[in-house]
Amino acid sequence: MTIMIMGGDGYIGWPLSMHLAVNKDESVVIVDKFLRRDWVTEVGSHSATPILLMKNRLRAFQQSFGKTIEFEHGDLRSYEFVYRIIKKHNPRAIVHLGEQPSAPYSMIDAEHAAFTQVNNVVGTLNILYAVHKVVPECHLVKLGTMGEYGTPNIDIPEGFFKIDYNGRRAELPFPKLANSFYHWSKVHDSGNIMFACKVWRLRSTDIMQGVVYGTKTNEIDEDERLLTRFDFDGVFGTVINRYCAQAVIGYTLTPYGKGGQKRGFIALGDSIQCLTLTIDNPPEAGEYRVFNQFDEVYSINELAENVSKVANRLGLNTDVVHVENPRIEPENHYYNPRHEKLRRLGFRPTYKLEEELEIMLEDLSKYKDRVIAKKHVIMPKIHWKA
Ligand code: NAD
Ligand code: USQ
Repeated sequence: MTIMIMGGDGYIGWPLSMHLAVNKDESVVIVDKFLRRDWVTEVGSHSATPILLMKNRLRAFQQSFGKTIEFEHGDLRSYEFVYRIIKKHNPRAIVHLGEQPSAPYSMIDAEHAAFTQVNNVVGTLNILYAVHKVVPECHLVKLGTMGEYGTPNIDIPEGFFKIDYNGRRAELPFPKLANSFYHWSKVHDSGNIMFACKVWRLRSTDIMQGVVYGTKTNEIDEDERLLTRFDFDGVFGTVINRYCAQAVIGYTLTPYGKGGQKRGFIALGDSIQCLTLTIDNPPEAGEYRVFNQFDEVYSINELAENVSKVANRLGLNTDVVHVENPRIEPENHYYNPRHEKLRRLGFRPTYKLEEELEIMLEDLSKYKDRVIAKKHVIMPKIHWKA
């Protein structure tokens, strides 16, 4: 049997592919077009961790673990390509991570907004059609985002909620209040996947994932050749990863605006645990299922305090300085999303924030010079109002 990882060269996709190849007696096939590498170059940055080219990554993995991972180079926007590789490998599960994942990148201008939505929505539609035509039993595990829900002033369920309206009751998809053209591309994907499951009886899990952080997984461990990428620039870096890269070079931590923005967070190793559990427990034919995937909720200020505390303990002097918020988003709000379904399947978080921050800061200290070299792209420059 085969598991395909669309977007397997990326931050989550590479360690997930290694984890599956090491722990399962199945073929693992990575699909990617190295777009993330190009986008980060386009915004003038590079990964803090030095990452190998795919052919060298695969060789290093084979030397470390005695196992092989296959690779298909191509664009998910091409239906001909997607159809051909799905027919060739006949997967029992596809994990689809192959999208443009940055909110700021999608807000640069009309061209980047349209690129993001075309790339993400068309890629997903191509996968849905090819699964329908070639492997209708296949389980599609699709990476959505907690940001699809936004921050409504009520509790957030896992996908669906029951509502009474004008004397009638129904179970409906929870309303979406996304906060960037990127996050809206995920909402459009979710609608298309839900519809495809209904009309073609496909089976899919749509993962509403919180922000992922970390440098390490079991498979990466001590072998530098197997590192996954780690971005810290104002476009592709996410908040905890950015704070840690900033701390190791003595740059101030940068909560945007008041810093009361709350999000769900999950460590990279735990994200991989959740995705593996999801693959192992497929839904029924015709079922569209939604999991909220995160471990703990923090505000951006709490994270800055945590990073600063751990950094100071390690002898890194770190200050927190609020900067003008380039985004239009609530900076003080209610946030209570449910996240029980993965725990019911057996998810037990194994990474604690403080311990993980210490590991990240130590790991990144080795690549301090690479962060310093791109110091000028740390401050955010893309404004939602522009
Ligand atoms: P990433 O950019 O590192 O990985 C995505 C990969 O997909 C890249 O290697 C890219 O080259 C590839 N890709 C994109 N478009 C493609 C196309 N048209 N054809 C072929 N390959 C293509 O991103 P990531 O951080 O690993 O995130 C993976 C997924 O998880 C994304 O869908 C993202 O939206 C979602 N997600 C990420 C986070 C996070 O904090 N990193 C949180 C929630 C959800
Ligand atoms: N933020 C700061 N300071 C920084 C960086 C970010 O205050 O230096 C704030 C942002 O304004 C935002 C929050 O931190 O309020 C999160 O921002 P982020 O850049 O870490 O994450 P986001 O843009 O939401 O996107 C990331 C991933 C995306 C994924 C999403 C999950 O890039 O792929 O979908 O996290 S979620 O946030 O749950 O929607």
